[in-house]
Amino acid sequence: MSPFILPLLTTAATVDATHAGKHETIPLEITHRSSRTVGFTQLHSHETEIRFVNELKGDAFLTDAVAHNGSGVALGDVNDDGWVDAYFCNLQGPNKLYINKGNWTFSEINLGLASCADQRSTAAALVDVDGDRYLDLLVNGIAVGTRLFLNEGNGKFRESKKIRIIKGIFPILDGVG
Ligand SMILES: [Ca+2]
Ligand SMILES: [Ca+2]
Repeated sequence: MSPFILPLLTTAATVDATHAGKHETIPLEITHRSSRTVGFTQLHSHETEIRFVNELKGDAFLTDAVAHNGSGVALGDVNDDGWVDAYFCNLQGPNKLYINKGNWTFSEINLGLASCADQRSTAAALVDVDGDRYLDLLVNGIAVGTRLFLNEGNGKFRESKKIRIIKGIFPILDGVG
């Protein structure tokens, strides 16, 4: 599997870490690619060809506090070519899948229903739920729960209804995996 650095980092950031119950803040350094230090390297969208923006606008910003938590990104090799691909969730628009072409470049593919354009997507996971070795896609959305899309083996996804939500929180797979 290839290494992957999320190419959306634009500024230095901090993370909270826990060590033996104590919390501390560690600065994440983004270094110039010519430096030989360990850390993150910033890649611009004109290099990666990833052009994705997730914004919360209009009335939804004022009325949907859950949406303020933002949306997630799922990383995994959906087309089994050895390169990690990236699925981005969107609160007000279609989610997008970028296929890794290598050399830090990506191309967007048509997701069809798996773009979940009809919902406010908050999170996604790529995991093989049916055991065919291809990563399937789980997408969570506000007020719609979790949807399952099975990977047909070529990076294309087909929605499966073999999933149900118990008490609105835990996804239970029914008859698969
Ligand atoms: Ca791939
Ligand atoms: Ca699978």
